[in-house]
Amino acid sequence: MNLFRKNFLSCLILIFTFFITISNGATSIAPAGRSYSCSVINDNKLYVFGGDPFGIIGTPQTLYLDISLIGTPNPWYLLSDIPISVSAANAVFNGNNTVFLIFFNTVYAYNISNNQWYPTGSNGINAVGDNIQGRQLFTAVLAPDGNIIIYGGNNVINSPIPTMATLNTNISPYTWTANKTGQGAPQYITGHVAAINGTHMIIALGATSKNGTFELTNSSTLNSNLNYDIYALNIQTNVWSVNSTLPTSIPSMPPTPSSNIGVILGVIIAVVIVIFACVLVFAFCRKYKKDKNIIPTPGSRDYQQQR
Ligand SMILES: *[C@@H]1O[C@H](CO)[C@@H](O)[C@H](O)[C@H]1NC(C)=O
Ligand SMILES: *[C@@H]1O[C@H](CO)[C@@H](O)[C@H](O)[C@H]1NC(C)=O
Ligand SMILES: *[C@@H]1O[C@H](CO)[C@@H](O)[C@H](O)[C@H]1NC(C)=O
Ligand SMILES: *[C@@H]1O[C@H](CO)[C@@H](O)[C@H](O)[C@H]1NC(C)=O
Ligand SMILES: *[C@@H]1O[C@H](CO)[C@@H](O)[C@H](O)[C@H]1NC(C)=O
Ligand SMILES: *[C@@H]1O[C@H](CO)[C@@H](O)[C@H](O)[C@H]1NC(C)=O
Ligand SMILES: CC(=O)N[C@H]1CO[C@H](CO)[C@@H](O)[C@@H]1O
Repeated sequence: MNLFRKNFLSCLILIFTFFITISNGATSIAPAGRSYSCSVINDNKLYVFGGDPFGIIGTPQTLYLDISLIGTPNPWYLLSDIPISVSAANAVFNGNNTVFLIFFNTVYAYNISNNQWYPTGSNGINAVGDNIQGRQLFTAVLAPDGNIIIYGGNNVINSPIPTMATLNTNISPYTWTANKTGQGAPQYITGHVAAINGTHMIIALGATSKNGTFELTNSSTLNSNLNYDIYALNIQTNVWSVNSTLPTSIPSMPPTPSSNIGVILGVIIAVVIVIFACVLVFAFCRKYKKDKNIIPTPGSRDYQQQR
């Protein structure tokens, strides 16, 4: 291919990409692998925010999976970057253009209609009210009144304060309120799931703690603290009800960032040990070969063995 044709082709590809990009604000992409992303669904598109393979560094990427294109070569599209890299965040869609992304305790908003994040700075939306400790592995749901309820999670190994909080996004500035958890509420819980069913918020699974400290890295204590109760909060009356279930199979918890560090450290140590063992075996083989290369002379051990 001559230089002209090559340049011409690159130019065509550039123009083509440009038009794809401006036609719907999105570029076709084959996303890198990741976990700890969060998502919402709207209009046949699954929007995916942040994440990374280990849930530590995160990515600012906003993607969507065009559900009608699953099975074709390019179902994924890249949208505008989140103002910061996020991992293990929570996303809530208000059903009217806006996705609220909550990362630790900072809120970002994304307008699905015009593919814009706001505010553009890394500090997130100015929210006033009660002090809400940052957290991971918490849940966020949209209540029928339009408020966002966050629940539980962990701040490294501690239960964040307060356990339950409400973000009112219908007033300006947005306002956090620390809710009192009524009788029967799971006091300390992380890694759980939550969903709204009519007037109730249902909470299930995850792991609990008796004193507010999660033992996330010790699998035996973690397993004994796994939650088999199903909690339901009546959002209007703040009354909780609890029903218990029994485990039927061997439980396993999603890894947390802190236990990830343990896993990564474990892998590094294992790799170092394997390399060390290889070096030892190599050195031994060389020495053995060298020994073998010594020409046996009468009186030497090898000479006698060979006879
Ligand atoms: C949707 O959001 C717009 C502002 O972006 C607001 O004017 C409108 O009232 C909202 N609609 C509903 C049904 O809440
Ligand atoms: C989102 O974008 C749409 C289209 O540009 C606009 O009409 C709407 O007001 C925006 N909503 C918010 C909350 O900014
Ligand atoms: C879930 O919602 C349905 C329909 O509103 C209702 O019949 C049911 O009782 C609710 N379940 C719980 C546990 O709140
Ligand atoms: C909670 O209990 C665990 C042992 O179950 C202990 O290791 C931890 O220090 C306790 N935390 C607090 C804040 O008392
Ligand atoms: C995990 O906790 C159990 C029960 O408290 C204890 O017996 C065990 O030694 C702990 N394991 C580690 C690795 O700390
Ligand atoms: C939590 O606090 C908010 C703000 O005060 C309030 O509107 C809401 O009803 C409370 N939620 C519950 C379940 O009590
Ligand atoms: C099926 C079941 O056990 N439901 C119970 C769940 O908990 C509430 C409150 O304790 C009870 O009223 C239900 O009977």
